[in-house]
Amino acid sequence: MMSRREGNADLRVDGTKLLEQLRELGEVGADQVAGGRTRIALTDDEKAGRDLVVQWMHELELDVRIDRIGNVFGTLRSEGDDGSQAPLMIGSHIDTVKNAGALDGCYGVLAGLAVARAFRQADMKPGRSITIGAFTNEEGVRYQPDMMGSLVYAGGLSVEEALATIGTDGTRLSDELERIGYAGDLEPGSIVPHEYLELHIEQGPVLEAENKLIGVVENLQGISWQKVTIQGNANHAGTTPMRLRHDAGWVASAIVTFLRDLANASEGTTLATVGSLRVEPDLINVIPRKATLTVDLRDPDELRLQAAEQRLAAFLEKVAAQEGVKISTERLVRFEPVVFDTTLADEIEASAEQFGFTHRRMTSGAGHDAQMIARIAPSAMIFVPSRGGVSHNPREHTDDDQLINGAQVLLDVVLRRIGADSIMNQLYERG
Ligand code: HGY
Ligand code: MN
Ligand code: MN
Repeated sequence: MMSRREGNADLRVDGTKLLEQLRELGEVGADQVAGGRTRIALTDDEKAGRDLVVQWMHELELDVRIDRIGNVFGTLRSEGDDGSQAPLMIGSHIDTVKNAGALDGCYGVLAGLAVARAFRQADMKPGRSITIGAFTNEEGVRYQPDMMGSLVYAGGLSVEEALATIGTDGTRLSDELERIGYAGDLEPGSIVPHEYLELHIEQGPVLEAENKLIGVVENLQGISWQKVTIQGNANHAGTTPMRLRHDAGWVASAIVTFLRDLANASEGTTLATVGSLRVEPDLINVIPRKATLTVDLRDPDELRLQAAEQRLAAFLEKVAAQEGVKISTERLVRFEPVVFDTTLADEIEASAEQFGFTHRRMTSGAGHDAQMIARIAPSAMIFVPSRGGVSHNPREHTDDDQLINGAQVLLDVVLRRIGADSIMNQLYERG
């Protein structure tokens, strides 16, 4: 157990318990065949993950609340807080993509529980209430947009609109939320965070490549998701001359190639991904009549992201005329780049320094709940290294001691922010 000494009291991260819970939660939705675990938002497996985290919150005697979009909150009350005090919030998510690693999101939620456990084990109360949040549907792979629960929480999307969302599987979000028993009564946003911290794996290669233990996340890149539908003509693969084709499949692959060239031309700041691509009728001897694909564009700079979107739109127009197909687009997500709170970032850096952990300031490539909560409260993120920069993959891995380092810094920053003096007072009163 690692500790940050407050006077004579040891407020410690119980590293063994944290690792144990990460492993146990990582078993929920485990896929013995393809590897990893799958807890897509609002499925039975995700419900099982939620139930486990809620159970652990109760074991810590936290005040557990669930809001109308299914966000789960556990609060460790400070002395005399009647529920009106703005808490320091620690959050992330426990839903996953398919065949995911065990750490993405879960690490931040369970490290939050480890912070609460440190107070419980020292029989101490925090100077300010601490709320741990597990936000609904951060991944956005079944219901768009991603970071949905925290976006609703921050007032960026109405809860009614979110509840009415139809998923990629045709289900209505509100039906599924009812079905798994997490349609809570708390109005989203009613617990207004005083500040927000999110501990997360980097999911990228930078910290490992530079041999750094802690990432001080200063900002987060903008995200643009859209769905592109290409309507061509089905025809016989053997009788249709190339010049007479209206081949939706060819157009889709031209778009994929265009996006790769666009990203390469940006010297690495713009990232472009076609993660989903379907052709119909998907038969070997039929020229595809239809193709649907998704485009994920990201850039830390808003103007460059807009320029990438505009260049894509121009290319779609051009290639539609060239091949004689109809192309329509549907915007799924659009989040501008976010800059995190500099005071909190400085505290994270000072904490890493104090522990002697190598560190560097950086941008987050992935989207996170913190980018939404930053709309309503000073927010910042702490990263720990990802082996090989791998994530959204069963091979996602961070060494145990690196995970504990991150949780130690989280606890330390919490203590810096909620005032160690409250701990001293409690010590003093104990005599
Ligand atoms: O897409 C993202 O960056 C996040 O994992 N939802
Ligand atoms: Mn995540
Ligand atoms: Mn993720």
